[in-house]
Amino acid sequence: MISIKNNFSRFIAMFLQQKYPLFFLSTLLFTFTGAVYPEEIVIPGDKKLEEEFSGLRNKNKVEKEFHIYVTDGYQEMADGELIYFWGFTHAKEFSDVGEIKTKEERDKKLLPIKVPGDAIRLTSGKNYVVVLHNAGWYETEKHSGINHVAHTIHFHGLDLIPAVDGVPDLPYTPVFPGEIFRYFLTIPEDLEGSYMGHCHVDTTNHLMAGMYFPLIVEKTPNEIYGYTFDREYTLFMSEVDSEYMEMLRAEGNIRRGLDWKSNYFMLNGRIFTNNLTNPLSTINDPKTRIVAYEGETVLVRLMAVGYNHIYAWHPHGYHGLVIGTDGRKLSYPYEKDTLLIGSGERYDILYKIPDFSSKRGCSSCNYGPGISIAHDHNMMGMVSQGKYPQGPQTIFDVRQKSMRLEK
Ligand SMILES: [Cu+2]
Repeated sequence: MISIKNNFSRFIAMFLQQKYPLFFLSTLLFTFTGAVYPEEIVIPGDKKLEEEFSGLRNKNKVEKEFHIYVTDGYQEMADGELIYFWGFTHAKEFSDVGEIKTKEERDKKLLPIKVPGDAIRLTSGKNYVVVLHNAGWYETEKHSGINHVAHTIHFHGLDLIPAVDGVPDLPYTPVFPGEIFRYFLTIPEDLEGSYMGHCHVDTTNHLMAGMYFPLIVEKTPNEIYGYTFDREYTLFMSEVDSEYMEMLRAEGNIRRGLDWKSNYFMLNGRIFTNNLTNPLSTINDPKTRIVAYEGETVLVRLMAVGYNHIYAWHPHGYHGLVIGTDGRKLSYPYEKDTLLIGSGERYDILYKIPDFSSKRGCSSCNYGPGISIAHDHNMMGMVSQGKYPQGPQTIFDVRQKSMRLEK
């Protein structure tokens, strides 16, 4: 009897001291809920800010909640190459679709990742919540060393307090798979212009792997810094080393710094090809082919991220008026036909389309009237995988006033 009693006491002591209670509780939870995975874990942020936003939400003063998901995927380039990327994506209308636990669920609920990610558009003077979900990787090899990595969003140029600035562990931990973090943003009344969001964890790898997207702040549609425009294009220059990305996917054996050698230079995640009907070429992307009508004013929001490439944006046939940079109005706007832009910079440029430009053309080329190219004049960027002119190049496609359709 004594020995049975002693054994029972020892079992109880072991149960309480070791991991058995956790096992017992999770078995109980599974029995009652049937859930194999826990719900997303919310990383607690700044308490005061959360309280303030809870009050704002109760008063209907939060304009929108954006749910952004991080995952991996492939993007096909116009030369047929499939490149492995990390990126930001979302469900329809940036809605909350909860935790993503399987590849099937991801492919069903989320759009495929895009590099750069889709733009987020905010209005001056409004409050927003941006929720970052880490949906995990699904394309890596089983034993790849990067299968469990965390991310953040840094809202580049918004000059935020550290609590929502997206720098890992300063002060909040980054977001691991199955976790979420809420960024509370109040956009000042007097702020407008072109910004970007990007991951700030191990930035050399995560940014270069494709984790960036445009962020636009506007006071009034079709207006910026007191200038009006008829249509706008966001042109995001970036570069990638497809061999490094494949190594990251397969092995996760991350080589540092100087081993990165970009072999693709992109405009909105695409390259140009001489085959003008290639559907994946920059010029067949409605967000990248600059369509305009005579007499109109076009705003180009030029953005760049990269490893060490300085882009030289050069449209043939047009000088642009640079009216703002890095989210600030220029007191003295200036005209440029070649504009250097490095990683993290943004320029807001207005192009006035003269009346004669739809007729400008050459009789012997296949471009047709009204068409002129715009490209990176840093020639290193105009060569992807050793082939020219497969780089960040697009066209201005200017049409007669009479052809103008309602936007
Ligand atoms: Cu990241």
